[in-house]
Amino acid sequence: MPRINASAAAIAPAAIESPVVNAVSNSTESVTAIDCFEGSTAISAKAPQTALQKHVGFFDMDSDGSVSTSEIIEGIQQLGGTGVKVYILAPVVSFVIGTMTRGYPSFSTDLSNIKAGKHEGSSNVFDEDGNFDSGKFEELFEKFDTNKDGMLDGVELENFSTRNAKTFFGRIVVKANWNLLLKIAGEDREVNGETTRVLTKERLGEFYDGSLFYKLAGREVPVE
Ligand SMILES: [Ca+2]
Ligand SMILES: [Ca+2]
Repeated sequence: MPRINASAAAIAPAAIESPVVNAVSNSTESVTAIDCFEGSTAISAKAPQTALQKHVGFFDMDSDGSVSTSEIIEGIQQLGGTGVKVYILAPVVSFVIGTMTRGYPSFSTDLSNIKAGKHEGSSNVFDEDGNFDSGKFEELFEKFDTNKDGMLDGVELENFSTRNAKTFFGRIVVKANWNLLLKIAGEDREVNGETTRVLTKERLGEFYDGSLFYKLAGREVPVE
């Protein structure tokens, strides 16, 4: 079990509920240290991480309970994100979520208040406490998997993002996040005779339960 307090989170899901990339592997650092000597007592005394905290906590490289813009950049790079876009997207995400979790303009996300970072466009797959709601997840899939093939393609994801985001700015952020997720976690499948990038239900489920980023980056998935 990984960090506890630190729990978590940061950015992404909530914020982005979406993002990120594919893996590189750098295992080195880690963030995750398992302190065996602390014993289970100490660990169990702390509140367990919610799926949302686990998800966002992927980005808290130094486990200090907050996520900075540079940590977001590092996280995206661990997931295989490269190029200039990372440097453009990260500050935007960092500012939007950071501000939501702090209550004032900030580029630093407060993980302990990640629930406040649920931004517009969030799909309510997380309940009010940030726990994964599998019933809502099924609903989401049912609703947006219009061709009922068990996967979400780009068009279906776009419908999802535009229906949920209320403002132009919100749509941009949400769409950028989903596109990024599709890029890093998607698979090429045949849809209507054409090869299309899709997100399988399994992948999306991993995204929501908080384990996807860790798996993509080859890092240990925190235990709840
Ligand atoms: Ca940090
Ligand atoms: Ca589909």
